[in-house]
Amino acid sequence: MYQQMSLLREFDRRSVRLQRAGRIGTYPPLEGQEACQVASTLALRSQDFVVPTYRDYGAMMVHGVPMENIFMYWNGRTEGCEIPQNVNVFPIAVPIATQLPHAAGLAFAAKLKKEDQVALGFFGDGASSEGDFHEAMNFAGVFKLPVVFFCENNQYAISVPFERQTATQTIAEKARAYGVSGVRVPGWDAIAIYRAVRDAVTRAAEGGGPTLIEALTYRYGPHTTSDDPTKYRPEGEAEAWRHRDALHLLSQSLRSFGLWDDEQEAAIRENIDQTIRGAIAKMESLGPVNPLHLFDHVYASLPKYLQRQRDALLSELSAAAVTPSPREASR
Ligand SMILES: Cc1ncc(C[n+]2csc(CCOP(=O)(O)OP(=O)(O)O)c2C)c(N)n1
Ligand SMILES: [Mg+2]
Repeated sequence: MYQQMSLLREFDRRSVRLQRAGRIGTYPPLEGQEACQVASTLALRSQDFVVPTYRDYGAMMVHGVPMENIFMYWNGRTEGCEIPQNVNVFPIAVPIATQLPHAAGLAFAAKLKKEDQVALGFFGDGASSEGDFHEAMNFAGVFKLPVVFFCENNQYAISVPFERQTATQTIAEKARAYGVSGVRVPGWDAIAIYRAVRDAVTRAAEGGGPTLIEALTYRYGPHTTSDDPTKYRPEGEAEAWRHRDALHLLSQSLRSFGLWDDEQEAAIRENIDQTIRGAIAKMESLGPVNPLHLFDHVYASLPKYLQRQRDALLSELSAAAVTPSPREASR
């Protein structure tokens, strides 16, 4: 658990640097939320599903998506959307809360097919204001589905603070309105998260129905690399959250039991560095991204207004001497 969390933190920091250097596109950092993603996903069985948002690539990697795919995704590559066979991870959902009915639907399918599978659907505090959240909760409650809704309450939806998001004290208490179990856990305590998810998965698999877990957490950095949190967050708030940093707390705890030392720390650092370098190399081996791919895979045939936009982009790219392949130009 600690190794995966350390790997994720380093992956995140490198990704921000890659974006700053123009080697990947916009990126949503997750530093501060490592325990929420790693500890929760480690509590799943391999047959269970991870249903992620754009910020849950940590959970995706823990459940089997290769790191290079995540880099490729943020590099604007369709290859990055590919999920390997037998890896039960859904594609990243960017439209807020749309993944929650998907998670309920997966659980409904598993129940109908009598398959022992639980879906773990991630969402943010902001997503709790969307209709999709309420529909998914209600459906899961009525049909007693094997689904766990996991809220990473990082206190903000871009610039909107938690107290402007909802009039309730917590997200967890919303569960009661749908006949769903609600739990609140400290998002900096990896063991507490692991236990909460493991218990919820066990109960769901035994026919006990859905659980909503709210983990209190914080993103130390900006919403994405295009955001400036100093415009809407009080000074010192992020530093205050760092005092209960999940990685630091877990490392301290392991050391107090004699389960971790400086030598082991140095060894994983080396390993982490090599893993990340290898994944970056795989992404960059694919060569430059073709911006025209932006128009692919949404419509079977492009509507006229998008065709016009595509033509405009193509002529802009040609003017900038980025020559697309003849196949691209002719489409
Ligand atoms: C349906 C929809 N509306 C608006 C947006 C723009 N948007 C992107 S992220 C975001 C905030 C989401 O906040 P939260 O659910 O707390 O997740 P977090 O980003 O904090 O992880 C918004 C409004 C979107 N992607 N989809
Ligand atoms: Mg949020």
